[in-house]
Amino acid sequence: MPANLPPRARALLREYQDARTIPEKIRVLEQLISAIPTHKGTENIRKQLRRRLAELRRELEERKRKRVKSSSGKFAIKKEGAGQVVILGDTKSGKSSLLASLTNAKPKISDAPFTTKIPIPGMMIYEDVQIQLVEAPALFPQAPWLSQVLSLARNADALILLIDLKRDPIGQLKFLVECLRDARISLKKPRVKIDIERRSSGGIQVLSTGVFIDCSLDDIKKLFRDYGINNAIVRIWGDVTLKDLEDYVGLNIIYKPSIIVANKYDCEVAEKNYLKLRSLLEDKVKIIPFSAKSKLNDNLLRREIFNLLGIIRVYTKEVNGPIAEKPLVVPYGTRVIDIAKMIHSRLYKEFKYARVWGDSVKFDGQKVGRNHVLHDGDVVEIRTK
Ligand SMILES: Nc1nc2c(ncn2[C@@H]2O[C@H](COP(=O)(O)OP(=O)(O)OP(=O)(O)O)[C@@H](O)[C@H]2O)c(=O)[nH]1
Ligand SMILES: [Mg+2]
Repeated sequence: MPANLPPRARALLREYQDARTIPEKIRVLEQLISAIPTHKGTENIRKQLRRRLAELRRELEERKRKRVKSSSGKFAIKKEGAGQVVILGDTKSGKSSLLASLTNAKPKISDAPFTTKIPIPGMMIYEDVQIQLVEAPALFPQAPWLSQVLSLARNADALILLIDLKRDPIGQLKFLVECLRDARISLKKPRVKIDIERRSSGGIQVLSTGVFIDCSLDDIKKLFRDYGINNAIVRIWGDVTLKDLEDYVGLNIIYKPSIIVANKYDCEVAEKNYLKLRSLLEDKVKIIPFSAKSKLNDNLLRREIFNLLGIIRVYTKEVNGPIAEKPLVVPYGTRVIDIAKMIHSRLYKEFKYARVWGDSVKFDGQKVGRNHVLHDGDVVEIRTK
């Protein structure tokens, strides 16, 4: 045991050595790491402990995954359409009713609790795109499927937090947010987007669109090695600090775009509860008043769900030809040259310019270069001469 640790850290270190289960070890280790003062003399021990914490978290994650697979394959829903959006909420909040009102699914709707016991997918149509909605079984303390539902949420592209306006809305929302936080799912958009692709060899390669605020490339590589990651491609969109990277790789926190749907707006107490919820949120998360019964805001909600996914529709057109009926569904930030690449390698290689009709240009048929960023609904004609 190093001599320079304060008494609380020493006690926690002993407690850690006695801990039996992985969750217990993780809990104590988290406290231990924050109890060790940060200075040169403790650098090595902090590094070792952080590395051990990351290993334990990975082990726990792995075990959960295996358990989920063996106990019920029914919880994994294959993604279809332009994106998968998981509906989370308490029992009887109206998850099945929402699914039935927006998609082709026919879930059982009932006033009895815990009617839905496995996830149910349905396809929602928004104009000319299809988006998959999945009703998750209800989240409540001690729910037998709690960890499986949270895995489903971790794997989704976006989340709907469904709140029943007939009941206390704050308690419902707090519980959902706590569950997500425990599963290291963040609803707050991070300043910087990070993605790690593990490799079997090749060392650590870092591809970044921004600057390293308080660190060098070597510091970043060292951080990954500290966490036992020796071969990976790390992609970073935006300016990054070492702490941003540590939160991502060490704590494994992932961000999910989400909206709150406040259901049963047709009920008597609904408006009061809705206003309560709104004042708590202070515009931090979008909240849509809704009623599965009266179909209030049905179209608005479809649009908001589409917006959550961070995708746009681009319609291609050959020179003097008609506009394609089906759009290409691509991420925000897609450029004209990315579209050329998707259509044909020849268009990509021989690209000269493009003509664009739609929101991203000042006038119809405007001539643009390869890096022009497209908007939802744009029509693009690629020119090679
Ligand atoms: N008044 C009103 N009742 C609703 C609305 N949406 C759902 N309900 C009722 O709320 C009850 C529960 O609805 P479900 O859709 O089955 O709820 P759920 O969240 O899927 O519940 P579980 O699957 O059992 O966890 C049913 O009696 C529905 O008719 C709504 O917008 N307004
Ligand atoms: Mg249900």
